[in-house]
Amino acid sequence: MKNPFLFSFLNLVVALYLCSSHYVAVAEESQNNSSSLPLRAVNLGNWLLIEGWMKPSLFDGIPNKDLLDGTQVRFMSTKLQKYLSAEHGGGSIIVANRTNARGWETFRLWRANETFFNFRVSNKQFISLGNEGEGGNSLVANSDSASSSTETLFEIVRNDGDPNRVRIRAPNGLFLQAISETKVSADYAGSSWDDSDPSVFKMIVLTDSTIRGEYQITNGYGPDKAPKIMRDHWNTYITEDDFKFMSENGVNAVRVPVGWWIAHDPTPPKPFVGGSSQILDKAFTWAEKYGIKVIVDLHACPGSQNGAPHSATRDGHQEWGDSYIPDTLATIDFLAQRYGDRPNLAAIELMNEPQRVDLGSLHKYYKAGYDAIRKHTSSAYVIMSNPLDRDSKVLLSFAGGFNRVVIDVHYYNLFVPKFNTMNVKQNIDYIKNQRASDLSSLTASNGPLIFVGEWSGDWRVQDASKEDHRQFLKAQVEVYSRATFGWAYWAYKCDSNNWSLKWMIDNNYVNF
Ligand SMILES: *[C@@H]1O[C@H](CO)[C@@H](O)[C@H](O)[C@H]1NC(C)=O
Ligand SMILES: *[C@@H]1O[C@H](CO)[C@@H](O)[C@H](O)[C@H]1NC(C)=O
Ligand SMILES: *[C@@H]1O[C@H](CO)[C@@H](O)[C@H](O)[C@H]1NC(C)=O
Ligand SMILES: *[C@@H]1O[C@H](CO)[C@@H](O)[C@H](O)[C@H]1NC(C)=O
Ligand SMILES: CC(=O)N[C@H]1CO[C@H](CO)[C@@H](O)[C@@H]1O
Repeated sequence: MKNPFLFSFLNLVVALYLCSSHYVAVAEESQNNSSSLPLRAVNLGNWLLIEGWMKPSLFDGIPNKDLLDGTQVRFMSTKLQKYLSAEHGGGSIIVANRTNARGWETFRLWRANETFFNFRVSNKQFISLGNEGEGGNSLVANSDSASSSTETLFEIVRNDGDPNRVRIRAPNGLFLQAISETKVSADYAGSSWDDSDPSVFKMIVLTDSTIRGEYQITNGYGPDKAPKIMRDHWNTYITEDDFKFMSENGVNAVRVPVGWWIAHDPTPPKPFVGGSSQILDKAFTWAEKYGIKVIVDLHACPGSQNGAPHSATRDGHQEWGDSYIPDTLATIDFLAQRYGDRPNLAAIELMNEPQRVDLGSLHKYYKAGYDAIRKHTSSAYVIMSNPLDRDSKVLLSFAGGFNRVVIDVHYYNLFVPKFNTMNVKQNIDYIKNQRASDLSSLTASNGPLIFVGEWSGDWRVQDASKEDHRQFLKAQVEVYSRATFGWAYWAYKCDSNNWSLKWMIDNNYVNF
């Protein structure tokens, strides 16, 4: 500000620039009818839908917390020094003849309680005791469902001194033993922990594969403890003060991820905990008090639309498809009915980040979801998330056929290798060039509105200065503000500072 002329000249340039981008926004409003666009929003992640990485301590009270649903384990016979393997990935016998472990040697846990589990093999079948021959004591992987009755339930007994030395009690009450490389049976009654004993296994937990989502925390604590844990979290993680903070710092909307079971309040299917809809009610009320709009985002669909922990998957498989459309629509109908009249409902997002989902199924669902919302509100926007594994323009012409529809794209300078080696300038240039050009190629005056529904200040640069980091955030705010519907930072709060907008604002990394 040493040179007032330069300062006001720059102001003029900025003002002209703002006018031109504002002109685009106003033009869009001929179909959008909202004065608050583009939104400056924040995602209330890890609130009504758990993402364990954002606050790992939530899981601390779970017994055997390294053995949650979906955890991948391998078992090596200490006697044979060979891995247990489901021949052909399932549908056949279990053997103990592999020196290297890959998919067939990896079992996903379905947790019944802290010590009892089903083992899911790579073709998605479950291990049980065979009926044919061997007195029914040989192990096979050919059950299509995990019955909570006894046929597929195994107890993992951990050694007191070494929790990764285990013996496995089969449904018949006897322990598994690897009698030979091709004979694994459940007929051992002894209790030896000696390495030469055929019933002793070294358990290898693939910690990189650990899932910490809503399914794992609720099923991990179990039906007696989970309700209190979840309600305490909901009541403390985000409070009215946070909405006040947001409004004082330029945030004019929140995107609230929710799970499909919210529609089954107050008694959702196990292991989920009831009561989240009342918390969402409160969020609407607080948001309204502070002039903040609400986007309700169906982030976890039944069957899991992407297999990610934040989809509330049980074991990492993406199974959403045509057969799940009716249940998913029931959730949308519930949300639109409950919140359609709220004056600060900005939008309902039909599904977050589909991945490996059939495009035909997605179109069918998006069309039906749009109709379900329109039964309850003509003013709320309907947001369609772009499939993560497809081009950002894949929904453009489809979405053009609806009114007040928004396409949601997520922009992170992360998750693909090319970002690992980018320096500060390359990251910032990427925002100003590639992201800006992607946005403008998506934006058409009579097309759907565009929303950068997730982005963050995290990047792979190790040695950046605070000023570098500020510039990285500033470039993103500038470019993403050109999105006709606006943007939403991921997230409001997070143990990892670069993902916390509150931390970023408090520490003067970003303002808008
Ligand atoms: C393991 O045993 C099965 C069943 O006898 C056999 O088909 C397979 O070839 C064996 N694999 C190895 C690596 O020995
Ligand atoms: C776990 O489930 C098994 C099988 O239903 C039961 O026998 C056992 O008592 C349960 N353990 C705990 C700690 O609840
Ligand atoms: C615009 O919004 C107002 C008030 O929110 C509503 O009454 C009106 O129906 C909306 N118009 C359109 C075209 O959606
Ligand atoms: C945030 O990013 C900076 C680089 O700007 C990095 O040094 C720091 O380790 C990151 N912090 C976290 C918690 O990831
Ligand atoms: C068609 C319509 O209602 N457009 C409105 C969009 O929002 C702006 C700003 O509030 C209004 O001025 C328009 O009338």
